[in-house]
Amino acid sequence: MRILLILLFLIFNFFCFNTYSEGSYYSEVEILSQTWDTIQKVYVDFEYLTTVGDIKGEIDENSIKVYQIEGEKKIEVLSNFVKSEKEGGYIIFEVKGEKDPDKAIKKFHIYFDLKGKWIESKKKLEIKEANLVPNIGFEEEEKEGIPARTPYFYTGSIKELFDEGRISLDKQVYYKGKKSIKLIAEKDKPTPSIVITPYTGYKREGFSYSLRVQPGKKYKFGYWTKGEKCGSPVYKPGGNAVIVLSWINWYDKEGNYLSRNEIKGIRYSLSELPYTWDWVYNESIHIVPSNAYYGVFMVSFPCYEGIVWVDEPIIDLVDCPTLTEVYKK
Ligand SMILES: [Ca+2]
Repeated sequence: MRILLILLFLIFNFFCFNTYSEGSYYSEVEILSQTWDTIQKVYVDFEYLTTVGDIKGEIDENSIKVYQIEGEKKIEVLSNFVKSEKEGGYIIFEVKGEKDPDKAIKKFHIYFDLKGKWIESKKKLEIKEANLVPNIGFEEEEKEGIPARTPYFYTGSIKELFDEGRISLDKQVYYKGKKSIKLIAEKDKPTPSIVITPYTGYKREGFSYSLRVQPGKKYKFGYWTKGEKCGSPVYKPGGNAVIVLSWINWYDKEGNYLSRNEIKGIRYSLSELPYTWDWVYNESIHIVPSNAYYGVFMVSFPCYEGIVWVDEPIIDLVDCPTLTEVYKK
C-alpha cells in the first residue's frame, strides 16, 4: 500500500512537472480603444505573477504574446517589451480602432511561458512608447500636405490658417521622422493653433468622437516645439510672455463641454523677445474630471510674429493597467 502511494505521488509529480514545463499561462486585461489604431501598454511584474499564479519556474519577457479577444476569436497583435527600473516592465502593443463607443472596451489576453520555452515567432512591434494620438509625429499624410486621421487642417478657423499658409505640414524641419507642423504668426491675424485630437461631434472621415478618456484617471500630455523670432505675445502675465500655450477641453458622455486645463508651454521674460529656441519637450500631467469621457487636446502659438514648429505629441495614461492575475491555459 505504502509503495503504491509513493508510486502515485511520483506519477502525480511527474505529470505536474511536465504540465508546468510545457504549459502556458495568461493574464486578462481590458483596454479602452480609440476610433483610430493606438499603441497602448500594460505593466507586468514577473515575480509577482509567478507568486500569485503559483508558477513552478520563471516567466520572462522572451515568452510573451498578446492576443485581442473578440467573442470566440483570438487575434495575435504586434507587441514589444520595455524593461522598467522596477521588477518587470511594460508590454507595449497595438490596439485596433473601434468607431462604436459602446464597443470601445477591448479584452486582451497576455500569454506567458516559462523562461526559454517559447520557440515560435511572435508579432514584433518596433515602437517603444505607448501613444494615443491619431497620427504619431504627423508622419502619415491623408493627401499631399494634410496629415492623416486628424482634422486640424479643415475645421473652422484652422481652415482659414491653412488656406493662408500659416499652418502647414513641414518636411524640412522636424524633431522626429520626416515631418512636423509649422505655425506662422502674423500681425492683426488670429493666433495659429493645431488640434492634436479631433473635436467632439466631428462627423467627417468617420471621426464621430474625439479622444476617449477614463474619468478620474491621470493622463500625460507632451509635445516638442522649436521657435524662431517669436514676439508680440497676446498674453503677458507678470512681465512674462506666453509663447506656446496648450490646453485640453473636457466633455461629458454626450459631448457637452465641461471644463478646460491650460498649460503654459513656453514662456519667457518680455525683455528676451523676440525669442528663438531649438527643440524643447514640454510635458504635463492632467486628471480627467470625474464626469468627463472625451478630451480635445490643442497647442497654440498666441503671438503676432515668429514661427513655431510642433512635433511628436504624446498622450498616454499615466497609471496604465497592471497585470494582477495569471491563469493556466
Ligand atoms: Ca514628425
